[in-house]
Amino acid sequence: MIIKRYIVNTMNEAMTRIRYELGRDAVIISQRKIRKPGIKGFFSAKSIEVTAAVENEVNEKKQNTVKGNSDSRNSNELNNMELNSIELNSIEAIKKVVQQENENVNNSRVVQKQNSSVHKVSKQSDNNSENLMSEMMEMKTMISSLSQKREPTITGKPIENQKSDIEKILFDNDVDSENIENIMVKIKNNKTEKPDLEKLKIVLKEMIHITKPKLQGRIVLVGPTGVGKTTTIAKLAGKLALAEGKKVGLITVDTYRIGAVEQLKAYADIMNLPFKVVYNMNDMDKAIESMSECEVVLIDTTGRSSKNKMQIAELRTFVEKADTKNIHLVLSSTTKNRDMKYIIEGYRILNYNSIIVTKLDETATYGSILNILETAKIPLSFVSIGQNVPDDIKELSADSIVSLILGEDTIC
Ligand SMILES: Nc1nc2c(ncn2[C@@H]2O[C@H](COP(=O)(O)OP(=O)(O)O)[C@@H](O)[C@H]2O)c(=O)[nH]1
Ligand SMILES: [Mg+2]
Repeated sequence: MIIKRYIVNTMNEAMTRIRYELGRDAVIISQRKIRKPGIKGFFSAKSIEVTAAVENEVNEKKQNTVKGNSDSRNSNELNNMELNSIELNSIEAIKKVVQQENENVNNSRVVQKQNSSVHKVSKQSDNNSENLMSEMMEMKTMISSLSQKREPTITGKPIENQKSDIEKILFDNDVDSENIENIMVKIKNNKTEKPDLEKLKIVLKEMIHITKPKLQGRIVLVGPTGVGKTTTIAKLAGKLALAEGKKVGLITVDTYRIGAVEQLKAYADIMNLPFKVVYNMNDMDKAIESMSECEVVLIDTTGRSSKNKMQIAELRTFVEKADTKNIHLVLSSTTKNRDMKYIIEGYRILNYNSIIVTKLDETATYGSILNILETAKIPLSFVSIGQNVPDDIKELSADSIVSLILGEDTIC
């Protein structure tokens, strides 16, 4: 008796081959749908595995013909067909053996999958498929191990989000993650017996640099639009002219924005201060000259986007004309941390030597002060805490800024 197994796409194809190769007396013993091995099998339609049998004598002649034909077939066709020959006594016995064999094949495929081992096959294409499969299994393991990391722990918090109390305080007050990391390292390096909170305060205080600028000569304020440059100029003018009785002059080079000139002029009129508008470089020289009598000349500038290098370069020529080391970069505490970094870097070519942080009254957390100072590495001179001219401007000590950053104190 001869048994043959065919892997075909349709039953019609199977029947044609069986009749042709085994003859009309052949019987179908089993049929089942299978996938091609390897990754290709996942993306292609299922094939049919058909097993047929025939008595030896009936098919002897036919077999010889088939052998001759098979040799002349192209290799693709042969790839689709597996031939097995077994000698047995009855069709029933064959059915049992085939059934047993199919079960074994299925079991071995399950085990193979579980072990994710690369199945050795002779064909090169299948080798590639198996390699791909193995890589996919590896990726799957990696992904599952990553997702396990994020699974809740016994405390209910994901492992990566488990923060120490110190980290949590800093995080809750919007100190950025890079600074938190640096601070934690510094705390660890402090080998004294002090509690961590004490160590934290020491570390923060060391990071906060304050400057007490001499409000003398020409003072230039630069920074993006709407951060409060003009308002801060008015506050400083009020402080110096009204409270300290100094002779103060105001200059604006902000002729770009509608109403900007009028805004500063209004303050100059109220405080009865000399005021000049600068439209070009020549005007700048003349305006400065005209204020030679003034002890302090406050110069307001146009808010520029730090991304526009041309505009910043143009502003630089005005700032250089002022010929001063008293240049303040004005930043709003409400600006996003990432944007803040761009602004700080973009304005660096103006050689500012102090930072003024405004709108502290509009924020609930003060970590931004630390973020700004750490990025700029330039000291803080003033903070602005509201719209009132001239009162809402302050010089803060490092201790009071530490209290603000830790949420122990608030501005308003
Ligand atoms: N809440 C608050 N508003 C401020 C502060 N400083 C300025 N402002 C307001 O911010 C807006 C823009 O200020 P302005 O001085 O014109 O900004 P500039 O474009 O940088 O000159 C105005 O409405 C100001 O009153 C501050 O410290 N707190
Ligand atoms: Mg302005």
